[in-house]
Amino acid sequence: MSMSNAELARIFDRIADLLEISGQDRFRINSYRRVARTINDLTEDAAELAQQRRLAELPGVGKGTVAKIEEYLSSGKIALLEELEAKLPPGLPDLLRIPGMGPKTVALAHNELGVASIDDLKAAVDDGRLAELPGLGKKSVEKIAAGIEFLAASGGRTRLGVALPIAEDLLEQVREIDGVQAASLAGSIRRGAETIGDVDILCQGENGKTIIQHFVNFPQVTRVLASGETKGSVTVVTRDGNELQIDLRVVPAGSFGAALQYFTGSKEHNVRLRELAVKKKLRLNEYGLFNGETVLAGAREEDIYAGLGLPCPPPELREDRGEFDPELARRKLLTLDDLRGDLHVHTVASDGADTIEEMAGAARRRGYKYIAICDHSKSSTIANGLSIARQLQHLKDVRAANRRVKGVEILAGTECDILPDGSLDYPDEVLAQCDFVVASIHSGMRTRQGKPTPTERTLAAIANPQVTAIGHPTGRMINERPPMDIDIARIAEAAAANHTALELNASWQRLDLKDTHLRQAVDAGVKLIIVTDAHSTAGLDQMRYGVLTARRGGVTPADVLNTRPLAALKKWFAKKRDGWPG
Ligand code: DGT
Ligand code: CA
Ligand code: CA
Ligand code: ZN
Repeated sequence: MSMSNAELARIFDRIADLLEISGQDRFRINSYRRVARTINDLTEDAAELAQQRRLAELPGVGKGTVAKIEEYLSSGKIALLEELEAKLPPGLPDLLRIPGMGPKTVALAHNELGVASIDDLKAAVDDGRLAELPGLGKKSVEKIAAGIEFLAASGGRTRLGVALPIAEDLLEQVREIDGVQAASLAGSIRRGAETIGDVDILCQGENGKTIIQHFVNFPQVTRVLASGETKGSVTVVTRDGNELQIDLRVVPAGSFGAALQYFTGSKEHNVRLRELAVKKKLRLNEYGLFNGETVLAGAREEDIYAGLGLPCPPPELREDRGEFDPELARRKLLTLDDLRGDLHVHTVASDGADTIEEMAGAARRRGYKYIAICDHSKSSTIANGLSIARQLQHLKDVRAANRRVKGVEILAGTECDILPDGSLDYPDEVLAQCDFVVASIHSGMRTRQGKPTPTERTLAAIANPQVTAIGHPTGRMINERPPMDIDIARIAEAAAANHTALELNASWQRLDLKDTHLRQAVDAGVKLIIVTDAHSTAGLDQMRYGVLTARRGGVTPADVLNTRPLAALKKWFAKKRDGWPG
């Protein structure tokens, strides 16, 4: 079994969490946390180190830990973890998924109030018992209450960046099953939705039953929910410890296209399409498009649309948001290949894991022509934000690196905080020395009476001549933190009028702006930057999630600044500082 370092690190964090809930001693808990961090930060593959018997060389990794890692790699289990899970009430570890509930609070609520499930916790919030516990004021209980609501709202959906690599891996395995002639992802994951309820895979083959048999026996499968003649359903465990359902359907060649169209959806898109078929007195279902008993289409997806007189819209647009309009359906949407650089990455100077040159090298290997280093500004203290003196030195370091590194231009930028009063974290003279300024809100995200709102703060940043772009404009973290109360229409209008770009943060935890907001922004004439906000060289890979989201927003290459050659990009940046729009 192959196993990523991140997965292994998560297991050790989980052990530490459960030890903490069970009230074990701090020393033991911390030692597991340290192991988790060490594994997470490894540049080498832990499984490989295990094979070479080199695990014990890692700092903080003793004999006991080596044995546990080996146990996990060989059996997929750690006995200690299973013991801990068996000892605690089954619903208790779930409480850790609630924002605001750390292991300490979980233990306290369990020991003092007998809370053993999310329902118990909700009751203790509602009747005021939770607020009476030592160290838990009104504020933290409010946060927990919001967390419970938010978890209920996420409905167990898996984020795209977690689900897509799993789905692609399984798709490859399906393609290798004997008798499978073609296979594709379908459903929300093919549409590139930001969260996925379950993964749908469709394949073409004659012997459904044996194909399904192979599928339900894949090594990653943790539970088999159904195993039939044409459909199998299983679950796998994701790297953040949740279950993800995978459905495989097998169809014959003649109806593969129709089934692909049907199971790609969305449901709303399908309902609309079927209405259009009915209007033309045709019949449409997952087997084909029919005129009476005559088959008009079935083997190829695009023939279904052609049979209805429609262009075949890219899957990302199939949400019944205007894609039946031929202009939108035929629009040449952004692709990964259109991007010439990444314009927001971090380095070791603030909270990144890699150096300027390492980030630049990784950018060049991806075929990028430029990369902008935007480390955090001084008020982002938890992210090791740079004091003015450090930022000025950092700009020199970036420029020196740019002279040394060939083949890719390194721009010297900053991710400058928009402070609670709406001012920027660096004075204009410092910002003016940067090639490029992304301004972001990282604190004071909740609207408070008598204080400037997040919208007002963003508008103030847009008005500043030094600000090139607004970073992650709504501040949401998918399934973790709701967006700020931001008036997107006003922000988009102001950004367009002030020659300021809006960011699409491609990191799958954020995807901010989201698809519908992107559509709104582009329609208002806003230019976008699509960036990964990478905190390591591996983080650059997240660009694909941004591209999928952009496509869902109907974004074309012309809407995106980092599709432009360097000279054109610099020209766009310079325009605002040179007195745009006056
Ligand atoms: P998800 O899994 O919640 O992220 O979203 P989807 O879109 O993948 O939905 P899912 O897995 O329930 O079904 C896959 C596709 O099958 C869906 O996108 C469209 C089609 N489908 C499912 N139920 C219906 C339905 O009741 N009517 C129609 N017309 N199509 C449906
Ligand atoms: Ca699905
Ligand atoms: Ca499904
Ligand atoms: Zn940020």
